[in-house]
Amino acid sequence: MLRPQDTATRERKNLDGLWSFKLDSEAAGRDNRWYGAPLTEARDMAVPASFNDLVADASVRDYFGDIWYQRTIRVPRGWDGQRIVLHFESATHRATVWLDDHEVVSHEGGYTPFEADITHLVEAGQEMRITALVNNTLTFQSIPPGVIEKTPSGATQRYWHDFFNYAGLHRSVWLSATPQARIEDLTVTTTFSGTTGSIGWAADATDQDELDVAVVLRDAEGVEVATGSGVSGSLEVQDVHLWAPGDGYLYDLEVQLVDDAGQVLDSIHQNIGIRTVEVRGTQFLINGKPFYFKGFGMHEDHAVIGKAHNNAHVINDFELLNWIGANSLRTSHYPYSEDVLDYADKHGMVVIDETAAVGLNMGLGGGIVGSQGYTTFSLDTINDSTREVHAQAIRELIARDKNHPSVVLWSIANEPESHTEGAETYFRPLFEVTRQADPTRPVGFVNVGLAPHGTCRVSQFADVIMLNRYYGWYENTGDLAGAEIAWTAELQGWSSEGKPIVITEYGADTLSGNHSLTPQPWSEEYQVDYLDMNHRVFDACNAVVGEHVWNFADFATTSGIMRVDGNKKGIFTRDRRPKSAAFALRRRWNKEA
Ligand code: GCB
Repeated sequence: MLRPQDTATRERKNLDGLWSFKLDSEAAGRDNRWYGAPLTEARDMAVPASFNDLVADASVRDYFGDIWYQRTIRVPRGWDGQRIVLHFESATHRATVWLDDHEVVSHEGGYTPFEADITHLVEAGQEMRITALVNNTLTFQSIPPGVIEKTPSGATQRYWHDFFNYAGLHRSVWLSATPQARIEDLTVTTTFSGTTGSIGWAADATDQDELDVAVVLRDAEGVEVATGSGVSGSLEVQDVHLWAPGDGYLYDLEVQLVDDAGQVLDSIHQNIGIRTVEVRGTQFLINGKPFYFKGFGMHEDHAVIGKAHNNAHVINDFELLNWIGANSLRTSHYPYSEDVLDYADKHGMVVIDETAAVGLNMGLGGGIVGSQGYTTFSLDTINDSTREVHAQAIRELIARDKNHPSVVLWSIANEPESHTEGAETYFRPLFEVTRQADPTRPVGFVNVGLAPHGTCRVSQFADVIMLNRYYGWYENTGDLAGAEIAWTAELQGWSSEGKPIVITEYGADTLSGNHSLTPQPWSEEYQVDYLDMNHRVFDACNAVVGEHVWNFADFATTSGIMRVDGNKKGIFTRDRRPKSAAFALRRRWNKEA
């Protein structure tokens, strides 16, 4: 699937704005054909936005179940004879969509795009009604998982991940027009030798037996530097300007579908960053050079809009990343908006791209150890059907993000149970699915402290070891000397695996403005000392090739006795003001390693 584009042959119309919105706690709307008429007793809702925090009503904020969105649109008059597609960048966590009375598409998974070809249902110039039934319930067969528990007062939604279950239409919705004869997909790979770059392309196109594919590569100044033809092939680029961390140099590849007479029937554009990624021994190499990840696990999380994509916030977050000296981020714990990846490509920010498989661990609740009486992998909980949904989530992530130079490593899950036979059986095929979908990038998953070195049965499948550890916070709380000893010992064990290690999480909750003469947990001083201790441990271990502090900024979670107005491990507050640790990190990360 290609993202809607404006090109010489394509056009798109943005459908963001105010939609009609209605909760359907009785799940009555489908049977009563709510899609068949304007929604009654509806309120306005912004798209894109999480719906949860926009309304001053707890029953809306904590709602789970069916949610209806609706609006009318007019197909542009000039689109006669085109193929017309309705495209959702995401609907959290699943959706079914109707065009007037016709059901046109259903999709499972809250963070990847889906679309419907509606050509046969519309006419240029015509007005039509779009209705989306979004559902945000988490079950043992959803990614991420959850369960609905009956309580004396009704039902509640439980889940095992430590961020608020924001939902709705978080990203843009588009109507797009393409020619009937068209390019349907494109996969690019890149490499280089000396000063010569090489770009491999493989296009999928309709009528590709009768039509020709032509490609034109232009540099960042728009100068044509190479041309080629065929549905697949490779281009050579002399005096290549590589894409590199901190140097987001992009070429533009135009792919055209051309008929016998040389007429261009379709044209698409793809940003290309020429770079290589390789794991060699305990090193992580970008363009053949050892790379050390400095940065954060992040969240798409802001006041009011929740998990909605917003360009102003993305620019601001990247400015802060740049200010602090970060060169990389992890899309914890779900695929972020494609605009974030475009921005990362353009600004040379390295990305660990993660699926929404978070909380497959019933020994954890909201980041806190403690069993709630469920077995993680069993016929009734996380099972073969869940694995199918998970596999599909991996395939969709890679299909969407495969051409982004910024993405250097796939993370197929965060902190799943990984010390049991059930975990090994569950994950083995998922690594195969990932490598099949993308043979060019390393694959890993994020290991939890409950499966320390010597007990984890899943890390054997990973190219890179990713560790989340909280020595000095959840363990050895307040005892940084003890934490340092325990952490050093565990890391020594991991380094014997001969693989690169990225510390994907280490962090301490810190209440901004809480100061303490002696470093007490929750104080700004303790956060600084905690990070210093971790850095001594990392610097003493050659296999460590990266440090991602948890978290970039404070973020919303479910409420509970361990969370005061959310998770406070941010180096910035939720509204992006720096804590003391921000200045300490800035000093460390701006020193050339
Ligand atoms: C973790 C999780 C992350 C939590 C964090 C915490 O290990 O991966 O989602 O927010 O711990 O703060 O407890």
